[in-house]
Amino acid sequence: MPHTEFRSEILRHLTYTLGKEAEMATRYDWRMALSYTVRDRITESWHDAMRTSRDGRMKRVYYLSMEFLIGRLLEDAVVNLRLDKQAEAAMLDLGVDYDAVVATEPDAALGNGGLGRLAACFLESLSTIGTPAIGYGIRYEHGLFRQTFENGRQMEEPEDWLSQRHAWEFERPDVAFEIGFGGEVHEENGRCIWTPAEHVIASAHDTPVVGWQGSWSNTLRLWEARAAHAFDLAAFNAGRYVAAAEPGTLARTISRVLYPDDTTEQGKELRLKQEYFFTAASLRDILARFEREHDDIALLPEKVAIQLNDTHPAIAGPELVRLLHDERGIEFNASVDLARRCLNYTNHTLLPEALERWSEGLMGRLLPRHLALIARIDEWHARLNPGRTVTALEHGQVKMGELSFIMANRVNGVSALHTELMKKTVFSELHALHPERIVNQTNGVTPRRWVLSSNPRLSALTTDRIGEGWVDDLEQLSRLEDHVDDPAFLDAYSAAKRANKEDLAAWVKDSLGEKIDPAAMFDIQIKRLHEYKRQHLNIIETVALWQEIRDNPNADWTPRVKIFAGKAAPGYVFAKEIIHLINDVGRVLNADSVTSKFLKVIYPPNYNVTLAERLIPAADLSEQISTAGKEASGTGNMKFALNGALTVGTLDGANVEIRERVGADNFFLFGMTAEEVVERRRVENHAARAVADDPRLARALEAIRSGVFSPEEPDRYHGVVANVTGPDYFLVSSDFSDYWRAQREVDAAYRDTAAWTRAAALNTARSGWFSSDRTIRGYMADIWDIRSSRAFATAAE
Ligand code: NBY
Repeated sequence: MPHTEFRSEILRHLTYTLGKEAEMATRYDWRMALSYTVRDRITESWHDAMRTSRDGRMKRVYYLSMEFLIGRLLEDAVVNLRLDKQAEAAMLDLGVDYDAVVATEPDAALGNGGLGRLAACFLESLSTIGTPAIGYGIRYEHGLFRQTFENGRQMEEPEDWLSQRHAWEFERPDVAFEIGFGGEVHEENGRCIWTPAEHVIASAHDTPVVGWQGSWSNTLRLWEARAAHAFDLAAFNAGRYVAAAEPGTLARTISRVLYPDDTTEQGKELRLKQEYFFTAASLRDILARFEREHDDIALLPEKVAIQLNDTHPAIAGPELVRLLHDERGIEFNASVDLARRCLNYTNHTLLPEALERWSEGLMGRLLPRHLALIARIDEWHARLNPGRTVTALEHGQVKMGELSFIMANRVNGVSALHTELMKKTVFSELHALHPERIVNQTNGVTPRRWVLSSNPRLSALTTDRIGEGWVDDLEQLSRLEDHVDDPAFLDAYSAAKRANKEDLAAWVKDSLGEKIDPAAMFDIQIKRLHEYKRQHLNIIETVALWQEIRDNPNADWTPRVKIFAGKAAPGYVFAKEIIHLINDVGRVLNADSVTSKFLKVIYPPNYNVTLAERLIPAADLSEQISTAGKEASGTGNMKFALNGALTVGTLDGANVEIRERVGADNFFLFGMTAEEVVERRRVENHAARAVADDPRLARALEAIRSGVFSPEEPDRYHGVVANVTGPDYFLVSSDFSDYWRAQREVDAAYRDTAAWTRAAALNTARSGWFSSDRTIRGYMADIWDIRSSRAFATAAE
C-alpha cells in the first residue's frame, strides 16, 4: 500500500477519532492517530486468529502473570507489521517528526523486572509462532514508580501511564466477573457453598499482541477492578457526597498499583486480594470459553494449558478445584486431577525471602473456602504419596511454592543451573516424589524488539549478509560466523556499534549534561538493585581503578564509561544506599580532571524498557556479576550478547549457557561457582580475610568508609562497608580479586580493536539460541503438549 493511503488513514483518525484539526494537532494527537491506524492493521489478523482458534477447537495457552512489562507498543507493532518505511514517509508528508511522535508514548511499566519482561517477550513469541494464547494480568492504574535522584538518593514518584488514553486497548464492558472475598462457607446437601462478604467486579481490557509479519495476533487481557455498586445513592441524597463514592474507591484500590518489590515477600492483604482477583477472573473466563467450545469437561486438559508465572497466581490451584467441584459438582478427586493436568508453574527464584507464604489467618479471612480446599489438596497428595509428607499448609502458613508444585503438571526452572538447584534445594523432597515434574526451559528474549527494532544498524548489516530469515529463526545468526574474518564485515560491525554509542553519548549529554567519549569502552550494568546482583562489587572496583589511575595518571589506561541503571524497591534500604554510593562516586570521579578522561560513571534515572532499548545496542561490556547460585537466569545478559557486548560474569543463571555457546574466549569469567560459594560461607571471617589479602580492595573500602565520596556526611557508607567486610553474605569481598583480574583482562582485550570486534560479532553469531521463540517451542513440546499452531499448520499445507 502506498504511503499516501496510509497518510489519509492517519488524517481520518485524527479528524474523526480524535476530533482534531491537523493545524492544531499536538505530537500526542499524531501519535494517537498513527497508533489507531496501525492498530486497524492488526485487528483483522487478530480476529482471524481468534476465529481460527475457535473454529479449530485449538488448545490454548493461558499465561497468568501479575506482571507484563510491555514498554512502548507503537514502534514494536510498526516493525512487526513492516510498516516502518510507510509510517515514516506518511509522517514526513504530514510535516511531523516520526521519532518525536513515537517518543511521546508512555512506557507501560506493569512489571518490576525480568519476570514481567519475560511475560511480554513470551506473548510476542506466541504470536510470531502462531500459537493461540491469552496473557492474563492486572490493568494497574499506576505501574512501577518513576525514579528520580535527589542529591544522588532515589526518590519515587507515582507513575501515570493511563493519564493519557491507551491507544492499544479495547475495553470489554461485556466481559466482567464478580469476584468475592471473605464471608462464610456452609454446606447444603453435601455441597459447600461460599457466600462472600464482599464483591468486586473484574472487567476486561484487551490489547492485541501482533507477531512478526502480522500473520497472527494474540490477546493480552488485563482486568480492572470496579465496585459492584459504584455509588451509594442513599448517602448522596443525604448529602454525604464523599461517602457516596466510597464503594467505587475501595474496590478500585485492587487494580490501583503494582507492588514495587521484586525481592522480599511482604504478606500484605491487598496483595493477596490482587492475586485472587485476577486469577479468579481469568479462570472463570477460561472455563466460559472452554464451555462455549466443548461440552465434555474431561477434555479440559487437552484444550487448556495454564502457565503460572511464579507463585503469584498460585491460588489458581484451589480456585480451579472450587469451580469444578463446588460449582460444577464434579467429584473432588476428579476435580483435583483435572485442575492439576491443566496447570504448570514457572519458578523464578530460590531466594527464601522471595518465596510467597500467607498466614493461615489471613487466607482464612479472605478466602475461607480456599483454605479448606488447600488442606484437602494436601490430604489428597499425602494419600497418593504415602510415607513422605510435604504439605502446602504448615505451621500456620500457606506455602505458595509447595502449593504450586503439588497442583502442577510441570514445574520449570528458567536456566539449566537454576533448574538443577531447584531439584537439589527448595523442591528436593517434592522432586523425589515427582521426579518427572521439574523441567528446564531456559529463558529467551524476542529478537523483534531486542535486535530488529532497537538496533536497526546491526539488523541492516545482518540482513545484508545473511538475509532476513534470522528475524524469526534466530539461530540463522550462526551464518555470520562465515563473515567474522572478513575485514569489511568487521569494519561495518564496529561502525554500527560506534554509531550506536554516538547516539547514546548524545542522549547522555542532552539528558544528563555529562560528556562521554564514544571511543571509550561502554561498560553497562542495568537491572534491579539487589545485593545478590552486586552493583556494589562493580562500584567498589570502580573506586579501586580510580585510585590506581590517580597513582599513575600517565599510564596508558583503557578509557571506560561505567553505566548503571535500575531501581531499588522503595523499602530496600541497603539497595538504596548502593544507588546513593554509585551516584556519589560518579560525582567525584566525573569532576576529577586527572582521571575523568579514563573513567566516568553515569547513572541515568528511571530505568525502563525504553531506556534498555537505548543502552543495550551501545554496550561493549555487559556486567553479569551476581553471586553464583542466586540469579535464576537473567535475560538482559542475552540481550547484550545478541547485540555484540562481551560479558564479564560469574557462572550463574543463563550466563553458564551463554558462555558455553559464545565460547570461553569470548566471555570474561570470574568468581566462585555455586558450590564454592556455599563452601566459602563456612569459612570464618571470609570477608575480613579477603580484604586482608587484597590491598586494593582494602584501600577502596577505606576511601568509601572515610567519606571520600560523601564529605558532607563522612560516615554515610559505614553500613555498606561494615556489611561487605563483615557478614558479606553475597561474597563481594571474596570475589573482588578475581573480578579485578577479569576487568584488567577486559582492558587489555579492548585495546586490540580488531580482535574485540571479532569477539563481539561472535557473540551475536552464537546467541541465536536465546530467542524466546526457542523457549516457547520448548514449553509447547515439554509442558503444554501443543503441536498445532499456525506455524505447524502452514508447514503441513
Ligand atoms: O525473573 C527474575 C529473576 O531474578 C531473573 O533471574 C530471571 O531471568 C527473570 C525471568 O525468569 N525475577 C523477577 O524478575 N522477579 C520479580 O520481578 C518479582 C516481582 C514480584 C515479586 C517477586 C519477584 N513479588 O513477590 O511480588
